[in-house]
Order: sequence, then C-alpha cells, then structure tokens
Amino acid sequence: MDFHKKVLIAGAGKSGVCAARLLQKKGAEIVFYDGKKDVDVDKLLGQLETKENVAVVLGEINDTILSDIDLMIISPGISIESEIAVKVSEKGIPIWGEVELAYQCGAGHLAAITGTNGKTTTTSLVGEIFRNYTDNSYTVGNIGIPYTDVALELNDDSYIALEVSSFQLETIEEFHPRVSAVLNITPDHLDRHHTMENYASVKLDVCINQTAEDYLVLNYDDPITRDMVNDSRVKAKVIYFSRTTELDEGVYQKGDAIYIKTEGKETKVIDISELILLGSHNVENYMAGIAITYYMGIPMDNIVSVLKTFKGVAHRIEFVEEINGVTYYNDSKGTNPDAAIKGIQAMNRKTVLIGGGYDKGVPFDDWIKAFDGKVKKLVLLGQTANIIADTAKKYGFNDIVFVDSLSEAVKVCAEEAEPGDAVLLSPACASWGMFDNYEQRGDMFKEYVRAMKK
Ligand code: UMA
Repeated sequence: MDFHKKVLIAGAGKSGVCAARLLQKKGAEIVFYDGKKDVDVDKLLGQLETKENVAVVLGEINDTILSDIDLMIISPGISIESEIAVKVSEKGIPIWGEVELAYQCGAGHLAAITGTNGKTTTTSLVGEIFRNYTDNSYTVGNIGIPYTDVALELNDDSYIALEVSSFQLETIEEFHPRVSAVLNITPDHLDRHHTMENYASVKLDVCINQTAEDYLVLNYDDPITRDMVNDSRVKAKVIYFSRTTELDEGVYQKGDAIYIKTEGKETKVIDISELILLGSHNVENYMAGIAITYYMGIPMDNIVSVLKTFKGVAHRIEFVEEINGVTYYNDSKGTNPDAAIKGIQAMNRKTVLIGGGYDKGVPFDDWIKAFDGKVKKLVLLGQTANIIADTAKKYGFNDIVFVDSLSEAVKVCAEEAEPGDAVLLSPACASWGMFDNYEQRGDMFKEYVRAMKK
C-alpha cells in the first residue's frame, strides 16, 4: 500500500509513537492527536524520525483538521466509540490500529494470541520457542513492544509471536495470522465492549481472515472458546487443548504429562513435573504454546527444550522478597478478577492482599469467593475500592483497610502480615488512573518492598 498520505494518529503513547515512526519511513505526513492537553510535545517529537510534516493537536480536534485526512491510526487506549473515532468514521476515513498497520507493512510467519488471561505468558513462551528455532524471531504487540516497532525489519523468514488485545482486534481488516489462538474468555474490559457477547466476539475476530490452510487454537475446557468452532467466521482448522479431555486431535493432559495427538497418533510431549511454572492455568498456557508452535511448523525438539527452561514473565505471581519471614509477590498483571483468582489460588498460606484500581465495570464476586479463607486482610485502593469492599461484605468478608497510595498499601501490609504469611499485589483491576500501566504499578510495588529490606 502507498503510504504517501496524511495520517491522523490518535494517542501519543508508545503505540502511537511507533506507528508514526513507521509511517514516516513510508513517506506519510502525520497529524498527532491526544486528548491530554499536557502532553510534552518536545519529548513526543523527539521520538520521531523527523519533525517535518508533523502537526500535533491536543485536547479538542476540529473538523477542519479532519477534512483532508486519508487514514486514522487509533491507539488501543482510545475507544472506537470515542468522539474522534466516530467523527472520522462518519467521514468514511478508514480506522486501523497498530496491528493492521504493522501487518500491512510487515512479512513473515505470524502467530496471534488473544484471550482474557495467559496471553502474555503464552506469547512469551511462543516467542522463546521461535527464538530457539531461529534468530529471525520477534515477540510483540500488547505484551508491550508495538508490532509497528519491528514491522519494517520483518522478511518472509521471520517468525512473529504477537499478543493481541480485544481493543487491537476492533480495527483489523486484512490481518491474517497463520496460527491464531483464543485462550479463554472471562469478564474484562466491559466498560469498552459493554457485553460479554461483544467482548467474546471481537476476540474471535483474530481468525476472521484465516482460511482452511490455517489453524485456530482454542481452549476445550472453556465453554465459550469451545463453542467458537460453530461460529461462521471460523474457516481455519480448529485445534483444541484440554486439561480434562483426551482429544481426537490436539494437545491434552493425561495423568501427569502433556500429549499431542495428530492424525490419530499420540505422542508424549513432556511430564508436568519438568515444567517450571506452577498452577493449572500455566499447564493451559504450556499446552496452548505447544499447539501454536507445533502448527507453526516448529520441530518438537525445539519446543520441548524451551518448555524445560521457560521461567515465565515479570509481574505474574512474581516472587519479590522475603522480609521478616513474610514473602512478597507481585501479580500486578492480575488486571481482572479471573487473573487475580489465579494469583490467590497460587498462594499456599495466609495472605494480605492488595486490590483495587481502574473500574472496567466487571463484577468482583468470583474473586472474593476465591479467597477461600486464605486472605486475612484486604488492602484496597483506587477507583474500585468501595465497589470491591461492598462485594466483599456481601460475602461476609470484613477485614478491609482503605489506603490512598501503593506505598501506603505496602506499609499497611508489612504491619498486618506475620512471619509465614504472604503479601500479594493482585489487584483484579487495571492500573490506569493511578499508574501508566501494570508494569509501572508492579515496578513501584517491588521498589517499595525492597526499600523495607535496606
Ligand atoms: N487517549 C486519548 N483519548 C482517550 C484515551 C486515551 O487521547 O479517550 C490517549 C492517552 O492520553 C494516551 C494515549 O491515548 O496518551 C494512549 O496511550 P497508552 O500509553 O494508554 O497506550 P498505548 O501506547 O496506545 O499502548 C497500547 C496498549 N495500551 C492499552 O491497550 C491501554 C498496551 O497494552 C500495549 O502494550 C501497547 O499499546 C503496544 O501494543 C497494555 C494494556 O494494558 C499492556 N492492554 C490491555 C490489557 O492487556 O488488558 C488491553
């Protein structure tokens, strides 16, 4: 596609900056827009290839600016129902996200991974398996490195492990992975997608351009993803993974080992005791990773050698320190109730739990029910603090402390926890509003914890 066009980039975060850099290399003229009036324009422009042919609009955008725009690239942080996106779409201007833009400019063998939870761990595992097979491999997307950042380095031999969020899937057109995966669906981002049906549906769009030559990996144990096979958008061959059922084809747990069955032939892949990451949710992530990479054509030897060494990702039930007999865990990536349930389930002792954050309009009932007598104190902060407290009280849990900041939360936890206890940051909410992202929240938590050791 010829990109000698005038492109409106909505959102001056890293997704927008990388899109702008790519488009400048392709000869585009850029109009940057951000709703935040206090964006540091010098810093923003300093990150671009050139300041020439770049305009920056902050706060309101007027119709004159939109009059000669050919394409809009929207950051995943901005809703497609936002005023600017609606205006642009009413003018018939195409709206893409970083995923569509990078796909149209890139090349290579693409595996796209979505779902509510386990995306980052699975994408990271898939990326490491690709790297074990070839140096020409990339791990990008919602995981934190925009796909657009590497698109122009890709060639036909590249292997790309792409984590895709529901927001990024709202704006795809030609995006076509060789293998796609929907790992599971539980409530998340309902403030943006409104209903579970919409949310699940946009996730399945990951396969919308796939053909019978491609593969769609689905979780057999999740009723929503299992039924996706019946959706008319699914043209790809469906490969299931399951912890509970021996499948006719796919990857499954049988006894204490993981097996793969293809064309009726069953092969043992690995004993679960050889895997480093604990928890049944991680067995699912491993199985998804095996299915994705196998159907991407990676030899089983490369897959198994990475399975034995893969240590997971930061901010996901990450051990931080043991101080005065109390073990601190950072699960800042527990950004929705289902992810946070996995966090609390992984604790094998009394736990002081830090929760709360940005309100995505999801219910907290199942998370509170998962406390299972393990949570001795719930320390709450952020927009959802009162909503969570009300839900907890409904289930008879009253050991709640409200705090105004993460540093205060860590202080309270240190006072409340006794030797042998755990302190767990697993907020069940996004970090937005108080932090830039979950990484910053997790890093700050680790910093406050480590400061107590000095
Ligand atoms: N903004 C507006 N108007 C709005 C909303 C936002 O102008 O109505 C502006 C903000 O002021 C900000 C920019 O848009 O300057 C958005 O920047 P950002 O830093 O929030 O986000 P991006 O750089 O666009 O980062 C995105 C993803 N962020 C979100 O989806 C919110 C990152 O996913 C992703 O790693 C990155 O691109 C690269 O692909 C993070 C995330 O939280 C990890 N994802 C959600 C999740 O995993 O649950 C979906």
